[in-house]
Amino acid sequence: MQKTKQQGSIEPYDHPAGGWGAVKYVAINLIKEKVAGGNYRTLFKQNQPEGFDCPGCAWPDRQHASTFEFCENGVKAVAAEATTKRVTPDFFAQHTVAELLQQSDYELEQHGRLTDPMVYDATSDKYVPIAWSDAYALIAQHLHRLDNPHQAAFYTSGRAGNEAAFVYQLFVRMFGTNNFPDCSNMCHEATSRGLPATVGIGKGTVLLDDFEHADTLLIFGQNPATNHPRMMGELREASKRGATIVSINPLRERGLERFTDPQSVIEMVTMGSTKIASTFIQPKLGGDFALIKGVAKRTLELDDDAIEQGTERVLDVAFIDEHTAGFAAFAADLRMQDWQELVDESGVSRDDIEKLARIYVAGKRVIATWGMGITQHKHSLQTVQMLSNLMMMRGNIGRDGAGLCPVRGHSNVQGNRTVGIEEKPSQEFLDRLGKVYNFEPPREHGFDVVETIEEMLHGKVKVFIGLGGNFVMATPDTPRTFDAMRSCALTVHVTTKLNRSHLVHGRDALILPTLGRTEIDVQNGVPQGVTVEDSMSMVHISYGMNRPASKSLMSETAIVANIAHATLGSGKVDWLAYAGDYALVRDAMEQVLEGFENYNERIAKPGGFHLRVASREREWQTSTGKANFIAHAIQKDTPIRRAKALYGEKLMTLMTTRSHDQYNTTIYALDDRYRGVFGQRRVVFIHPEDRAMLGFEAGEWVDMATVWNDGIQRRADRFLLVDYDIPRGCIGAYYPETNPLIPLNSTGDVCNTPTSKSVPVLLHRSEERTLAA
Ligand SMILES: Nc1nc2c(c(=O)[nH]1)N[C@H]1C(S)=C(S)[C@@H](COP(=O)(O)OP(=O)(O)OC[C@H]3O[C@@H](n4cnc5c(=O)[nH]c(N)nc54)[C@H](O)[C@@H]3O)O[C@H]1N2
Ligand SMILES: Nc1nc2c(c(=O)[nH]1)N[C@H]1C(S)=C(S)[C@@H](COP(=O)(O)OP(=O)(O)OC[C@H]3O[C@@H](n4cnc5c(=O)[nH]c(N)nc54)[C@H](O)[C@@H]3O)O[C@H]1N2
Ligand SMILES: [Mo]
Repeated sequence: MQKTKQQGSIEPYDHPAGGWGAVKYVAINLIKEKVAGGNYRTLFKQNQPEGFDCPGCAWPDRQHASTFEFCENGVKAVAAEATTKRVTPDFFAQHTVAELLQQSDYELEQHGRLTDPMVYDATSDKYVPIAWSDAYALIAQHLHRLDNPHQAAFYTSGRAGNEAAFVYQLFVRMFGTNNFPDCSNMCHEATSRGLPATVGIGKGTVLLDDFEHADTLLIFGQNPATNHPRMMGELREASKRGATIVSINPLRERGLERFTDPQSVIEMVTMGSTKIASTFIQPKLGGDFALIKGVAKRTLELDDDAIEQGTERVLDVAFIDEHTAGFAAFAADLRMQDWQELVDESGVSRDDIEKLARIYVAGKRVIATWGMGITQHKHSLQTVQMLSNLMMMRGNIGRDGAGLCPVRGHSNVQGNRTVGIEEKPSQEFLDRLGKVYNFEPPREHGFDVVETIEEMLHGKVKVFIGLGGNFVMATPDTPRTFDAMRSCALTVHVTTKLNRSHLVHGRDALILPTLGRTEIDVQNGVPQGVTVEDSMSMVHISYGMNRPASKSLMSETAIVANIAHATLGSGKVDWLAYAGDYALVRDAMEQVLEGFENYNERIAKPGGFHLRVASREREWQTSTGKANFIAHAIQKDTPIRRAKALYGEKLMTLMTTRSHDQYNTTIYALDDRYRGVFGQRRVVFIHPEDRAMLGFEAGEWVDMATVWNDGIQRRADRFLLVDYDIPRGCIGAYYPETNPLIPLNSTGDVCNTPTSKSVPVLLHRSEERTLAA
């Protein structure tokens, strides 16, 4: 672990993000993880045309990149997969599950790569080895035993390649259900459900090239220096070019202030750095909806002024007339909207709303990007649609240098959805799938993540199969989720490394170890590549370079195909042929999926191809055939408001977020460098005046308790109070430690995403005051 700072210290970070800190970290990681065979060259093949797709995040790659894109957190992800440490059958023989459960998530991660398929043995409370064929047979036996196929749920975390995901959804639908809970349900679902109604497709409309032409970048609810470091390169270039960059975030994230590009020799040698955002707007948690509505209202007013003065219109009238529907009703709603309400709800002053509106209307080519700060609230869907409205007002969709840019998380989460991981599939998709494979796919909607847990608690979902991920730690209401998982007859995890979801298991349980993205995958003597789609709909092929962590590992595609073969037989589909040659899977995808014509040919080209996004070309696949303006009112009856009515200013709204040294539920190390937190994770950021108002001293320890209406006690104990520049009434802490605080039924409208960024909590002085790891 990095030991540049004293264990358990809080020290404000006053350097630019990136730079030598990142390089040092990378060097430390390489040594620590002893990258397989000492082959550091692996790292230089990351995101290269002939290399593998970085499993770190879904930010796209420059096709013409000739040098290694130096990304600290990408290196961490690769190094973590390439570790030489192993979790062998011997390891499991030495530890009962009860013992392993005592270890922290950080410790579990440190044990290394899983080497062999294992099955749970209740008598010894240990995982013991099982032959692959017996594991498949056990799964088939459980699936056959169910009363109906909807008693099984099939989770996906967005790292699987398109081939594995496609075979998975085909198998599950042939088995008879659409129960596809996936990580998107907890992530960008508000985007995926919100955008189709406005612009016709739930994906972003920009390409990397647009970043070269934009003059204004609005970054909503994102911390790219940590979560999408390669995006920093684009922001730095844009800033150097004179583009205006605004960060809209309750926190002034360090990485959006100044950034030193590790790729830039000059910046590195001169200790220079580039200023990134020129303006910081700090709404309160969930205040973006009112803020964006305020900017839209101001844009309309400025257009009124222009009409009156006979100057150039502020609205893109031609775009609105030709391409949109619903503008009149939307504008009428904006005019009726009370200003004070917008200021109160957003937590942003009239002056700052004015500032943002002026920046927005001055921009000729505006890109709006957004992340989890927008999508994990009760009214996230409405916020995404309001942002889309705002962008449409000035025609900022479907032209060069402008557009909507949701920034996704997992490296292939977008691709998984494209190829059919979707609990609410369209009828057209099912029609095509059924026709190509000559079967009648299930038509009823399946369970998403939250519904899956609820159905487990009701005893209605009995088999859980996870293609990657760490379900019990990523999901809300941790103790109830544990109960849900433990009530299952069978839990199965296709996985690379040990995590808590393997230890909180059903009556029968399997751990099936798989190849990672960075590893060579040979089937029938031929190296196989897998295809992925990034946040900007670029599809390309990825080939692993490292020797597999163990001889017993199977690829994800092969595991899924074998489960299908064992369960359904190969009368209708030759599953094992798919496992033996992924090009055959791609041929099948070409027949089922729109836009996948000549798939094998097109992905063979370096850089791959762009999967058409109709809205980018101003073709609107909506019910009206136009881009729709959608009016929304500020919500008056919300859990936060109800809790505030009970507890007044003592009620805090909690956001749960990522530190610099974690990848979702995987904890690499205990620092959050740019926020000045070292050697610990149990901290809560609070405004000093709120801390004083609540009667706490700086450095005191607190417990958090959720205010909810179902009589269930929800607590998370022992957090160190850290004074921070955060709006009054808002606090921040890390996930997954805080997931016990999030009620299962506290979800976003329509998208059903857990409200991870707005949880109503009270703080109590903690009895125990230990430094927790
Ligand atoms: N290194 C690393 N990379 C990752 C991940 C990781 O864990 N580690 N996770 C991957 C995944 S799956 C995802 S989805 C992405 C996540 O990447 P991000 O979208 O950046 O996710 P978070 O870190 O959860 O939070 C983002 C930001 O939202 C701000 N925020 C919180 N609430 C609000 C709000 O109400 N309004 C506004 N405007 N801002 C708010 C927070 O202050 C924080 O800066 O990153 C991906 N990449
Ligand atoms: N409170 C709170 N909760 C959140 C969030 C939040 O901001 N706050 N964010 C949510 C978001 S955005 C997301 S996306 C989810 C993430 O939820 P998940 O995707 O379920 O979680 P991860 O931590 O990314 O999963 C990590 C595990 O995946 C496995 N793995 C890694 N690489 C591979 C691979 O190549 N193949 C396979 N088969 N397995 C692999 C390893 O076993 C590793 O332990 O969490 C959500 N939960
Ligand atoms: Mo995510």
